[in-house]
Amino acid sequence: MFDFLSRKFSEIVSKLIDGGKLTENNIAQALESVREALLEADVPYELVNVFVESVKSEAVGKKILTNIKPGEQFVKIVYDQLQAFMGGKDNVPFTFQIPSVVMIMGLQGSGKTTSIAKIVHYVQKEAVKRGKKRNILLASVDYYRPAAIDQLEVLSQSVQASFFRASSSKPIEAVHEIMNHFKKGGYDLLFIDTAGRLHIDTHMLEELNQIDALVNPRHKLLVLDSMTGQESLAVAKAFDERVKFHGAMLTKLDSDTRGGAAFAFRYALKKPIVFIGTGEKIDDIDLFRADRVSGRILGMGDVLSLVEKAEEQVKESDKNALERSLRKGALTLEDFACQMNMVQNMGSLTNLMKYMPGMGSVDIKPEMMERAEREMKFFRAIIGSMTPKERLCPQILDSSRKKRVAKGAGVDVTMVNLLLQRFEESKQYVKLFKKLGRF
Ligand SMILES: Nc1nc2c(ncn2[C@@H]2O[C@H](COP(=O)(O)OP(=O)(O)O)[C@@H](O)[C@H]2O)c(=O)[nH]1
Ligand SMILES: [Mg+2]
Repeated sequence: MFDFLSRKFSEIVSKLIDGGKLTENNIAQALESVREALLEADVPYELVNVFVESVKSEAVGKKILTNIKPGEQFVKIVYDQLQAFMGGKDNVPFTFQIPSVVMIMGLQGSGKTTSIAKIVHYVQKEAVKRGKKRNILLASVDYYRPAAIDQLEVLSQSVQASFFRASSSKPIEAVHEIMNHFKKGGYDLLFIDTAGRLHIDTHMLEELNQIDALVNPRHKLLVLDSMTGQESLAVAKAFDERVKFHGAMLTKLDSDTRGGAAFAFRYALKKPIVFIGTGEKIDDIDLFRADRVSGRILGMGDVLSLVEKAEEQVKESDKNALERSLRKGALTLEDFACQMNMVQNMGSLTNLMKYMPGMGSVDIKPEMMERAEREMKFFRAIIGSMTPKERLCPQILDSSRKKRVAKGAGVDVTMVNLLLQRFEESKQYVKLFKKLGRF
């Protein structure tokens, strides 16, 4: 998700770096690539134009800073513009007022019911951090889709929330019952799940309008399926015209959607994307953060330039072995050790960090880098004291094996655990490379 610019970006950056200087000419080329990438990601044409123009006016005539490469500077400009388009730097953290009613709206299948469970789970987790527990009520007026209400009841049990079923099956009467129950029960929050349709439908909007007038919810969230691309923008506009809403939850960002919808939504509707859904489970929810998403949109270019440098320097045989396992999608600890040797052959980590766009301006303390390099030394020692079988299937490392390995490497067991954690993270990169079709 959100990676629509990254592939083109690695091309842009490498071209610009060769050029030595930002000129009108190579900006034009780079801008063309940005335009193409956005269009491919299903960002509406008019918005693409607005974005490209804003990057252009920022970039042209800008003095090149002496300590960074022109390509890096261009990346930074695009990054800043992306962030501005998606809500700016200072996203105010979203909180639900207590007590309040939250109305959840959206088309059928967009993920309303699932999202309610996720949001409740999120709210409870945040409350626990502050030593609290929220008293949350869930209720549904979705009489349109069979078993929709049962689905909410089942979910309520897995997320520590109460559930109320109205006796009437007429939405307006049911809402009265729900509100009475909410007020009597002294709940902190009420989430009302509503009925959707497959497409925008006047009857659905009218019904929502009536419920809205009765309940007067403090928060109205629109659930949008990111897989529907540009269509989701039309949906959001229709809801906003008729019922209005405060913010959106964008679901299914774990699918192969390219994230263009998120980009367009924020700019076109001028409303925040509060949450994003990244899977079917209740903890597959994140707060939307413009800075992180902008980073992700551009993020893979850096990984690519690292790979390019690695490819030049690594011994042919090592590379082939690594490629074979990457192709298979299985990364073993052997490969992991080999990667660490590669990094060492390429020079210090500090040098490698220069290839990360944006990192040039980040203040990385020398102690941090030293620690990372020390860790790598320990990791190599730990892997060295494992049996070949343990290297292939680290999951067999139970506590007694871990103790033996730690002793052999002269480290603490916590270091072994840290290695296994880093190894897991590194597997994510393998997925990333595969997705890019790089291997
Ligand atoms: N992969 C994925 N699936 C989701 C996500 N959110 C919801 N779903 C799935 O989308 C389908 C419809 O969700 P549901 O909550 O019933 O939609 P509703 O009709 O709007 O209430 C279900 O199969 C959900 O598991 C998400 O973020 N990622
Ligand atoms: Mg539902």
